[in-house]
Amino acid sequence: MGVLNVTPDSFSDGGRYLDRDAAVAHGVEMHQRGADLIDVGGESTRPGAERVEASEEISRVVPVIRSLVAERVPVSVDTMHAAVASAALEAGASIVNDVSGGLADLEMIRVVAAAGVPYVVMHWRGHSTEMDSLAQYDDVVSDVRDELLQRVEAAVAAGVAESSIVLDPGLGFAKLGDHNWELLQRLDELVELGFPVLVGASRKRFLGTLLGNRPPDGREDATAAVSALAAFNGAWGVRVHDVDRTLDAVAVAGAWRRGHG
Ligand code: PMM
Repeated sequence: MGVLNVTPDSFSDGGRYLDRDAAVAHGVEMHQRGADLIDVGGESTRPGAERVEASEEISRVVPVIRSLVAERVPVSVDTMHAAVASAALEAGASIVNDVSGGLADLEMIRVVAAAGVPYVVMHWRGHSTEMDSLAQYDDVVSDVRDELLQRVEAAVAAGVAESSIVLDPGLGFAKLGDHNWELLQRLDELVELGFPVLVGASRKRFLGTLLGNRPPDGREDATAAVSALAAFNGAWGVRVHDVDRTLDAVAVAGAWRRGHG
């Protein structure tokens, strides 16, 4: 999954793809290089980020989604707003990626259920302005797993098909550095729930910390390493900014796992 943030303030690519043509060209390019899905988002979730009105988010993402779909690029929409998901689906998006797992907007699961599309349910405890204070766990892996299963239950009760749910541990969202590493170390405990698992580590702060406070654009090799290890350990997908590096890493992981190239 290639990341396409149409925002002025995302932590690593904010401002780069605010221009519609530049955004579409980048999305098409990531798809041509091998990304199966382009994840279009119009609201930054970086720590401390301010919320964006749904109407503003719609005006950022819908034209880009429409153009990508016209170029036959499969698109997911990265949003916490039901109204944005609805507009994006109408514009041709085929998956809803909700970093709040349905908690930020209670209408979201109804929109997803009515559309009958796949739904990425990410682990989340609160908005960016407060998430760092919510990073308290007894056992991060079992707490994340239990809270994800509660969101699955709510989505299924609203009519979302269990078979269309993807789980995501939400690296960096209400997680301290080592929470992320423990979730990755014990990824099998999420995979064994039987849902496809998506991992989003790309350029995140915990990688920068590991590398001696390296800035985001120096975290690409570490991101590719996470992609390879996540794929090797059963992840269904990885959400990344640099598609080329991750495709090579995932190719190695696949060949290693199969025992042939
Ligand atoms: N991370 C970001 C945004 N959306 N969606 C999913 N499913 N998983 C993630 O880890 C995730 C996400 C963080 O922001 P970015 O778009 O700047 O990487």
